[in-house]
Amino acid sequence: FAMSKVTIVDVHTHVYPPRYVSILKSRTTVPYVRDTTPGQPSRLIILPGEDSPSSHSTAAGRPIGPEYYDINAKIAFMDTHGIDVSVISLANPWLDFLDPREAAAVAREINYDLDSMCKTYPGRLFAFGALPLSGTTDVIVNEIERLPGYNYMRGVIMGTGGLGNGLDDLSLDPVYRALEANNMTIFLHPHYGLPKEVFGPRAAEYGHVLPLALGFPLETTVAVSRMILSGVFDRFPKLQVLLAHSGGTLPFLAGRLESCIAHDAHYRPEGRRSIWDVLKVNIMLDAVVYSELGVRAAAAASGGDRVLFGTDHPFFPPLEAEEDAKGESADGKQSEKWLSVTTNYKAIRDAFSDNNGQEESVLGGNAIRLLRLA
Ligand code: 5CU
Repeated sequence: FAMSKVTIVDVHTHVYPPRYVSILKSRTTVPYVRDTTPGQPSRLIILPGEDSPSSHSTAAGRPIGPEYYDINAKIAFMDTHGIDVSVISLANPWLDFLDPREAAAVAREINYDLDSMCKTYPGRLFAFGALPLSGTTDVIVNEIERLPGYNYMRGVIMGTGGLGNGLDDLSLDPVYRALEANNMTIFLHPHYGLPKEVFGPRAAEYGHVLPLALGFPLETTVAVSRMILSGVFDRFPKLQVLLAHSGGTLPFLAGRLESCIAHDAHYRPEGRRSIWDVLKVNIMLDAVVYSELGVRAAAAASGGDRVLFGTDHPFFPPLEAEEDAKGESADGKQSEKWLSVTTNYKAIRDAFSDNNGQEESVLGGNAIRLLRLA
């Protein structure tokens, strides 16, 4: 009999709508897009301190081409990698840097752009919207309440800053309440990393490795831990949070967090749900962790029914593709598979080789069910 093909859904895949690229082009401080040498692609400079002279081990930022802003390039990437459906999200640093006076209007426009992109490929694209987090909570809640009016919005992407004081800030309660009430999942994604002192004076010699491999996941770990400790999931028991990069190190450190709580005389919250319970009820973990061990840890922590395939496209292209983007051979790489993606596919396959059905769920079934994509 003919095997039916597994539906593959990518829940971690970014885009900068052209309108957002225009905003970055109009800026001269991070984040911004800079046109460098004629004939060379523009460069995207987004990470904190990325344009400081001390971080010039690699040329500042990364080349930015159509894979960042052209939805047709996203579809081509999906086709190359056998991905049926993508849940697109604005890439970092989202709208965090906007003047509070313009945040509401830009959020409306960007969310309109994201939904319109989805409309051009019906059934293949859904979206996590962006929030005007530099605005007031009224402005943010207002935007959340608009999201169900779109056809393709299934949640919002958020960084770890919140309103400026992190995600354990009680002032965020109206935001969490509105997200929970409107069934909008938070896709929690890092951007700010760790203070650069942590990586020492030789950090620049190692390119972006330390901030991306360790700074990003630890930032996420701290942010979600603060949410848990402050009782966000006790007050909003239906709130759903998809954690980038398999939850940073949360699956590995959840036991230690629980133990430290059990031994802390100063932190005795009433009626606290255990982290294990929150992991299985409120948290989803993407499978963007590049190893069988990581995928197994994610599945052990949240359950194989809450781990979801992702790619992080357009970040982490093969280095040769970056060379091509410099102009040597402009096309021809579109059909080449990306190492960052094949590594994650293999990790999922290996993690579930002894578990019938789980691989298919992680590749797509879980996303379809949890994010209502059918
Ligand atoms: O390569 C990078 O800087 C990044 C980034 O900024 N955001 C992301 O999601 N992945 C990689």
